[in-house]
Amino acid sequence: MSSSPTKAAHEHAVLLNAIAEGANQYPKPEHVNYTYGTAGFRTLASKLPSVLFRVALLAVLRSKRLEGATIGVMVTASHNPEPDNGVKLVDPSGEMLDPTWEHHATTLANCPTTESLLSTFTTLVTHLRVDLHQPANIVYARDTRPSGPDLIKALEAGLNAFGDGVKVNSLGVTTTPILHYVVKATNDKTGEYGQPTVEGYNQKMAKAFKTLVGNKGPLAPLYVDCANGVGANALADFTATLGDLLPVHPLNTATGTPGALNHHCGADFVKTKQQFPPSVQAAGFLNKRGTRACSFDGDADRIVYYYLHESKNTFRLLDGDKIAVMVAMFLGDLIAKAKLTEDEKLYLGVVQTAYANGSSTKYLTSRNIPVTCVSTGVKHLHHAAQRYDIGVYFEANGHGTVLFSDNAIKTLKGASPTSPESANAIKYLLAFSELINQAVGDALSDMLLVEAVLAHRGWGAPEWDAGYEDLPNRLVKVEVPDRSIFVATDAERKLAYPVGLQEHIEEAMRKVEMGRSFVRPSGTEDCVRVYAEAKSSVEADSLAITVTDLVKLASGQV
Ligand code: NG1
Ligand code: ZN
Repeated sequence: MSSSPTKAAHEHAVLLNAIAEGANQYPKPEHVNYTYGTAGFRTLASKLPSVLFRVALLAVLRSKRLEGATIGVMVTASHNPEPDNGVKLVDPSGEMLDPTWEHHATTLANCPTTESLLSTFTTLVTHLRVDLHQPANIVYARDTRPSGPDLIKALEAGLNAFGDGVKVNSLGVTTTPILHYVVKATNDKTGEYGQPTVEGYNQKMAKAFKTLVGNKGPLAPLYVDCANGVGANALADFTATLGDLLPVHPLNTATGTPGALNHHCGADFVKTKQQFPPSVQAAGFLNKRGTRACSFDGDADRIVYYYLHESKNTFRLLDGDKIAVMVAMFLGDLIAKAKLTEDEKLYLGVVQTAYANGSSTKYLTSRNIPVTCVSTGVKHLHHAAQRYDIGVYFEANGHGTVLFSDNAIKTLKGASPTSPESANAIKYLLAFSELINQAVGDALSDMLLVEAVLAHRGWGAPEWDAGYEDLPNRLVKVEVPDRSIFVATDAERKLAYPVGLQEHIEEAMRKVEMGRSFVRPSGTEDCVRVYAEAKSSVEADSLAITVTDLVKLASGQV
């Protein structure tokens, strides 16, 4: 841009003044150290206003650096309790923020004073080669947490410092995956991904779902635990668009009740406690054996299913691994039915983390479905899944999606069907690529994916569950004085440090049948996680206890 050096210096000074004015309203609390981790910044909401102000600055720099591409900002703490909140940035493709920028977010958040914030900002502008004359576009949203509106004000204060230099689009209260969708759709100049609005999202999914199961409905009723979070609104909006094809019974929709969010409900509760949310039991659900229900988490990017076992009368969990296995097998069958030529061959694979149940990995590999194991954190799964034509990735906790490569879409669109069966398979594969959120894990979209597969298979929850038996497993949170002494390696399946601890863990594993255990520091909470699985529940318990004791010993707690 051709502004004279004096004019540019003046403009920069004006901008810094505006930033300083805003920053003074949102001083960084003393003695707090922030880290942009796997889920962005996440901590007590009361500690976050200064972070939101500074995240706005970084979002604008990133957008300007990318010549005005739209960047997303989501204010949420997902499955965490209500007093927490958080914020994360979404890149133009709808994916998580480029990891090389995470560090800049951390640096800005930790500037102790307004002066240091201004000088760090100026250094970043130079270092990242940002042309401040470029346009910037930011789209943002929040979940239903009561702390959300004030944090959004802090974010807006940061955006406003740039005056006309930034265009903003507030989606108000919506789910994390809808925000990701809107970012991706806004940046998609072909217009093929869909309208960049909440309505566009609902229409796109309703259309694909109708293509897949329109002639099979109405489907059996589904109970949906919305975790008293924003998923309740999204589900209501979506069902209004879809109509009667999938009759849903929404539960835990009290988004305005203080303290209700994620409390004794939601995907994380169900997965970690391995039990029904009490509210689902109270809804008379347990009288309806074999009926499936699912739980979203607080920002509706995770989903797990479950049901009551017919004869044993027990809770049965259908988690992210069960979803990945069923979906991979089904899409694999569709690829086979599509009868593509040798040149058009599509490669499907599954990406898991060390938390995937050993039985799920065994089930897939014994059926020649390639499985990649990566470190915890959506960005690792997402990138590994992009290496397949059709990459299915799910964390055991229910966060996941299925990515279709450009090559897969092009091949399917160009393929010549050899029979009505192959024509249908191609049509369904393309409809799945529309139904499934291509940016990020999405509870609503994944729910429809599961429902479509079940409808095609003619299965209920018990038939889905019958594929393999989960190994009993435990996940323990251990609070330690300093989690940084624990350093994981080998896709987090082993510990490199503290030296010697891994050998002790392996010794404990050998003492139980089919024992597997690993330890890693959490990226979202101040704790270390211990995972243990074994052939029996008793052995899984004992392995978890032994390894937990080893962790405490290594951190000097015993
Ligand atoms: P950490 O706290 O790093 O274990 C948790 C989940 C991840 C992922 C992130 C992001 C487990 C064991 N860990 O990470 O899988 O979802 O939160 O929210 O579920
Ligand atoms: Zn979430």
